[in-house]
Parts: sequence; C-alpha cells; structure tokens
Amino acid sequence: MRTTTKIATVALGSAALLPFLGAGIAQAADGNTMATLRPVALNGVKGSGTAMVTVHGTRIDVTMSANGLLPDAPHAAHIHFGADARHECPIAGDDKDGSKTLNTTEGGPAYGPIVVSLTKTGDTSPKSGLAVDRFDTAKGGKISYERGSIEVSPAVADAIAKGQSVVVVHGVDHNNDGKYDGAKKSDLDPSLPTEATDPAICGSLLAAPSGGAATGAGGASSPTNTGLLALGGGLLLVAAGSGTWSARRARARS
Ligand SMILES: [Cu+2]
Repeated sequence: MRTTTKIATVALGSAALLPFLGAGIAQAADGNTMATLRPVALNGVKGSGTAMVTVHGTRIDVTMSANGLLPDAPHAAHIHFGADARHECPIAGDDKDGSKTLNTTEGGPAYGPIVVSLTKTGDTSPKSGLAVDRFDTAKGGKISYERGSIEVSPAVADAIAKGQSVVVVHGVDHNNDGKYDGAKKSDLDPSLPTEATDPAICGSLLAAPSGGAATGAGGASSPTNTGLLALGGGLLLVAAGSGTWSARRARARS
C-alpha cells in the first residue's frame, strides 16, 4: 500500500513540473516564413514551388507544394541551415569540381547542412536525410506536403524565424532518361547515383508577416513583405499548370 502511494506521488510530481519545463523551452522563437522554390543552378531542372514554415517555440508547421520534378521518383526534401552559411541557394560558382552540375555538398557553403528532414512520417532529424521511403514520391512531377508540430532545437527555430534557413528538394535527371541513374555516385551515399540526391529546387525561407493571427504590438505588415507573399501565391498558380508543359517542350527540343 505504502509503495503504491509513493509511486503515485512521484508521478504526479513529474507531471506537475511539465508545464513549467514546456514554457521554458517554448520561448525560442515565433514567426511565419515563406520560400519560393526555384531551379538550382546548373542542374537542368525546370520545376518550381512554394514552402511555408510557421515557427511556434521549438515546433514548426510546414506546407510545401512543388511541380516539374522528376515524375514518380522519391524526392528527399530538407530545411538546411548553417550559422556560417550564406543562407541562400547555391549558384554556378559553387561548382567546385567543375562538373557543370551541383551536388549537395557543393551547395553547403550556400545553405549549410540539413537541420530538418521533411519526411511524411517518423523521424524528422538530419539522420533521416536520405530515408527515401518516407519522402514524397512526385506523382506526375508534383509534390504536396504538409506536416505539423515538427520538433526542432531552439537554435534551429531561431534561425528559421530569422529567415536564415533554406528549403531544398533533391533528385534530378541530368541525362533526361526519366530515372535516377548514371555512373557518378552520390556524395551523400555511394550506393545511390548522384542524380538521386543532387539539389533540384531551392528557396530561402524569408520572414513573412503572420497571416490572420493576432500578433500583438506592431502588427502592421510592410508593403514589401505583402508583395512578396502575393508574388509567391502568383508563382504557385502559374507553376501549377506549367510543369507538364515544360517537360513536353524540353522533350520536343531534344
Ligand atoms: Cu537537403
């Protein structure tokens, strides 16, 4: 009897502490960010997309849509951040080995390492960076992704809220044969062809005004940010119809 009572008291004590611990952790950051995803330099992709990330303390909610990707192939997607990175997408000048393509490592100085793996289920840490079976397969070249309450570290939450992180969707088709193949191996996993992991589309997650939610003092959104959001929405609409068409045109040309 006495033992049971003691255990119950200890359990109750721990539970009562939890809200306080939670409140301490949740102070990290808050904010809305948005990225317009565009083709990574040199990699021959014509896709595009939009990503939105909302930060609440150390949890993030992510929505992303993209099209024009290699159809019916899995596409690893991540949020990248490095304190000493440039906080942007790689440019042709990042092609250090002169291969005329950019692999994931070559993009590192621009976007830093993986900080969140945008998997559909299970772990979202950098360890799941190449968990191919848990990423979206782009049916018809399109991805529509949504996942809420992804736990991140306070440092990562802060970087995202400040607009320093970058969304990267991987998986390209350098030789335009409709699949991941080729002799060149991935810089991330030598059992995969580089096509499976090279960055395809990319965009910096820029701080945006919070939507309808009350934000307290200083809620007036700047014209610049509103314009950016409108532009992103417009691009999304245009992109929705253009993926297949671009692919057809590309095939017709070659
Ligand atoms: Cu990545």
